[in-house]
Amino acid sequence: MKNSDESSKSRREFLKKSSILAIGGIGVISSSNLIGSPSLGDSLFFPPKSEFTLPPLGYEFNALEPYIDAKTMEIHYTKHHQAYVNNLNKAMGENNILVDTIDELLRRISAYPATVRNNAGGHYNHSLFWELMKPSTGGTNSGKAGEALISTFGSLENFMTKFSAAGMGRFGSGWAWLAVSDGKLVIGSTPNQDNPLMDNSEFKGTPILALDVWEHAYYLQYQNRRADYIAKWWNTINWNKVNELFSKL
Ligand code: MN3
Repeated sequence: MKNSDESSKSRREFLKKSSILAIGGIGVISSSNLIGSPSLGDSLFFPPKSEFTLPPLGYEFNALEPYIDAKTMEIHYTKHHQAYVNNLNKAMGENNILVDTIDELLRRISAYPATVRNNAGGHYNHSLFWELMKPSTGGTNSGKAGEALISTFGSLENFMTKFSAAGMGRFGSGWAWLAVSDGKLVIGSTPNQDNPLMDNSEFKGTPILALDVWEHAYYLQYQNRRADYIAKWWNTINWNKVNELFSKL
């Protein structure tokens, strides 16, 4: 009885110490480096685990109208993205995976089961996607990334045509990407919830722009017209965020 009480108390204290921390836009939680972590004995019974949370959206569901409708945003964020977070946390626990950041997890994703890959990608991709959009963005990119896009692709229009083609060319569900690889801007796409940070991705780099081309991202408003969705989506891009990501590389 006494042991059980002590065990319960120890677990409560551990959970308290491991309370969830959200860092930046992409929630990352780790108890691996907490001072005063439980003893090895406690860890065997209550292993530390990583937990991820749904990041704040940063704008209202209707903020991207008329380009992306409020209902699509609400379902996409509260149902789809939340499910990736929930399923990722479950899979992390089941597989006893402990990481400090989701980037770290993605960079060695080949070591883990498909359920970790799909849900970690789903969480990362959507967290980035929300941040890369904002209301009334106006249009063009006059920052450093814009200059690099022009020098790489000849013009912004040419870049947009090529990026849109990557989104259109992705058969079934997936993502289109603008990424930096070996210091160069590259356009590509990935299936499912894969992304360019994954060690076994068919397209690699550090993403600075992402477009969800799963049907759940556009079907309510655009039905089967993916090309219309992509054409309108250009009006929602948060170029400041693109520049910020680009400038870090
Ligand atoms: Mn989606």
